[in-house]
Amino acid sequence: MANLTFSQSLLPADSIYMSGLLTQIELLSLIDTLEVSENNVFIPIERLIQRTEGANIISRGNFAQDPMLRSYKNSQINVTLNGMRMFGACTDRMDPITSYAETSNLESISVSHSGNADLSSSALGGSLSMNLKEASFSGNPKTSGLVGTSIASNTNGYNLFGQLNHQNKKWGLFLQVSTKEHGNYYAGGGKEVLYSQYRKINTTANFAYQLSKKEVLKVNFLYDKALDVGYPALPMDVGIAEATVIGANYQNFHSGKYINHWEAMVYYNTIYHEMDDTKRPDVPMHMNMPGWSKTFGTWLKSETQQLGNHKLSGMLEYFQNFRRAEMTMYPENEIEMFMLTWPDVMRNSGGLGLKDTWEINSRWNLNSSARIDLFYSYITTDFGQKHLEVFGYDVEDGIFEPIFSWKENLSYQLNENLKIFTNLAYAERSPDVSEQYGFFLFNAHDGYDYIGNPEILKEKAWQVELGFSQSFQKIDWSLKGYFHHVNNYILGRTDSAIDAMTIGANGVRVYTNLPYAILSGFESSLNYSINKSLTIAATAQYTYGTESNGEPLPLISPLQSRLQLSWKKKSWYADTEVQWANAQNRVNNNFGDLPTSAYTLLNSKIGKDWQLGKLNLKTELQGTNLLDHYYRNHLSWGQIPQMGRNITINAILKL
Ligand SMILES: [Cu+2]
Repeated sequence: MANLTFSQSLLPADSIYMSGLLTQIELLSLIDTLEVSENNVFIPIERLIQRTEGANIISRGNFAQDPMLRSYKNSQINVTLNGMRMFGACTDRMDPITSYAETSNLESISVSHSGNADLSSSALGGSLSMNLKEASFSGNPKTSGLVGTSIASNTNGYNLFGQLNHQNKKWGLFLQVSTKEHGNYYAGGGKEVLYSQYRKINTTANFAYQLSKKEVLKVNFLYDKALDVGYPALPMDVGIAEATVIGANYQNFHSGKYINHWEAMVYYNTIYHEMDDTKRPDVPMHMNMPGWSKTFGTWLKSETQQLGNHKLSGMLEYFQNFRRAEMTMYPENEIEMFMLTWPDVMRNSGGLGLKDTWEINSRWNLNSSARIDLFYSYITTDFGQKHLEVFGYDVEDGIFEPIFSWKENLSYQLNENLKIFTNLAYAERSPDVSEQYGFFLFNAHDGYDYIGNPEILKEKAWQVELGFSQSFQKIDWSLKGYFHHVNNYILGRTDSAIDAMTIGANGVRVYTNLPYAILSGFESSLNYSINKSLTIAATAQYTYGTESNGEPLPLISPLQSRLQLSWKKKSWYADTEVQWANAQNRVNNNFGDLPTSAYTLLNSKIGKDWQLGKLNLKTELQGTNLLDHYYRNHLSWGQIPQMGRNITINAILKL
């Protein structure tokens, strides 16, 4: 799928410059963009991501699933919201950044795999960019609205959103408010999964102002609050998870003889997260565990005009992130204990990325990109430093770490139908806050308390990918294979000299570097248009992950595939999908993995668009897991089963 380097929505609607930008298409092999439309607006963000090639999600309940790209996870992948860096405030990964947006406030989600695929980060395992809906301009002033609702049978819950969009020649405004509330879900066969409920509200606003024919100023605001969120796979729930995001963006089009476009942004976001164990029975000891994450960032991006066969782009970036997490324990009949689980950690990062797109001739294309990031992390308080000193680390000076990544993407158009490509990348990743400074972070999957290691080394990966795509009048298909060799792969190692803090934990693990790990696999897709109204789509994906000693890497999905038949006639549409996952018996018991059985799911949807005078109404009846199969996804923690049959009724009214 094609993606624009700078989103087309950035442009004034009546701009004469529009056509110039629409031709800047990235190569198919690098970025996969999923557009959000009325057809998928009620699918949670995480489920949408799961539908992109090579993606998976880790579930700890029915909320805030954790995205994975080709089995890379956590800080191995880079997740941004409108180009803004954000970092969760939970030490236990209860709040991946994707949990602070809503499908209905997104324009699209872009996914890229492996290191340095999109210039804007040096993440080892790829990037996920969530692009917010934004205001635009129109020669004729117009105001429009959208109201949507969805009612779900399984959770006895609902989603509701309203949008307002005003456009005129000079400025535009986009506003959205959404809310959702879901009860416990029921697995196949009717078993209730306790503590899987959630509530959430989200408000998004975007204001765009046309400073001149060539210049646009945009201001973004997002506020998101989740309440009473259950995590059945974890020993605790969440009382409050709250994010406030503000950003301003200046764009300059057709800037000069050599520069085609440049853009600058400054932003700030703050996240507050508070865990809650008061709803659980038999809690051995009550604990209070709040967390904070505050990020300030700024960047400058630019792209040149076509310079002969070359086009250059670059990005200069700086961000700063502060994180603190507390734990207060209240043992019965004893005085309370207070500690920091993220001991006041400040991280600074400055980065420079450059990219060259070279059309060697009509058949050969070469994209080269490189990025360097300088990280500096330190603990801001004496009290925080004392935590790591307990284990003999001297953390007064902070940690400086340069991170380098480089990628070559070569493609060859063999003939009209067939395109072949190959990528070669070298990528590095700086250890994250938990891996460097974490202090007794409980991991419910393997049952160990984790301790950071300020002396841990960065991960370094060599990545090779090879693939082709072939398209005919009615059929197109593609196949990609990859092999990644990750040196210094970071994983926990049991240290029996340290006692666990969490009651009932199996012990303590300290983050260490494996000599290396290997991740390899493939993705394949096929589309077939049988006739005007019928299409078939199929996908398959597989990853094989192994440690240097031959043990399987934990949390690796088995072979998965989907087959979808879609039908469309006049205002009616329907689709049916079969989803398969193989059994996974290649597991790592050391890290809490258990074998998982194969499963097959059946999903279906039927809908109609109604034109009622000036109003447009869309109604839909959707069913997932129609056979009410009891199953567990290999990536769901704590042996919790996934959702059974769920029937939703969706309606969207355009005003
Ligand atoms: Cu949490």
